[in-house]
Amino acid sequence: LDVSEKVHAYPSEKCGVLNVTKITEHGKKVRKNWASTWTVLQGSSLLFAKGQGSGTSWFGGNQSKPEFMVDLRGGSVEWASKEKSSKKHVIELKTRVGTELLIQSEIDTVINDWFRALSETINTHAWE
Ligand code: I3S
Repeated sequence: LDVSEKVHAYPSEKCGVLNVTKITEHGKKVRKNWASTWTVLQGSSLLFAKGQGSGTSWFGGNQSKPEFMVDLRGGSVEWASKEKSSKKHVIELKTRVGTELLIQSEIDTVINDWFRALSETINTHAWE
C-alpha cells in the first residue's frame, strides 16, 4: 500500500495539527523547517500532510494527500533537550532508518497525549 491508500484503508487512532520539522534524514543532519502539519497515527505508521490549516479535514477529500510517513517500529521518542530546540513541549522522534523529527505543540495536554500515544505505539509494535 502506498501512503494515500493506507490512509483510506485503516481508521486513524489519533490525528491533529502539530508543528513538525525533520532534523535528520538517513543519519544526515538537515535544515529545520518547522511547519504546521496534519499528523495522523495509524497502526505503527505516522503520517504527515503539510499545509493544512487547523480545522481543515482532509479525510474523504482528495484535495491533499499525506506527504510523508514514518514507520514507528523500532523507533524511539523522548522529550527533546534544550539544545535541540528553544521551543517548549518538543518531542524528539527517532526512527529505525535514521530519520529524526521534532514534534511540538504549544498546548501541553495535546503534546502529552501525543507523547503517550507514540510511546505506546512503539512499545506495542516493538517486536514486529
Ligand atoms: O536549531 P536551530 O538551527 O537554532 O533552529 C532554528 C532555525 O532552524 C531557525 O531557522 P533559520 O535558521 O532558517 O532562520 C528557525 O526559525 C527556528 O525556529 C529554529 O529553532 P527552534 O529553537 O525554534 O527549533
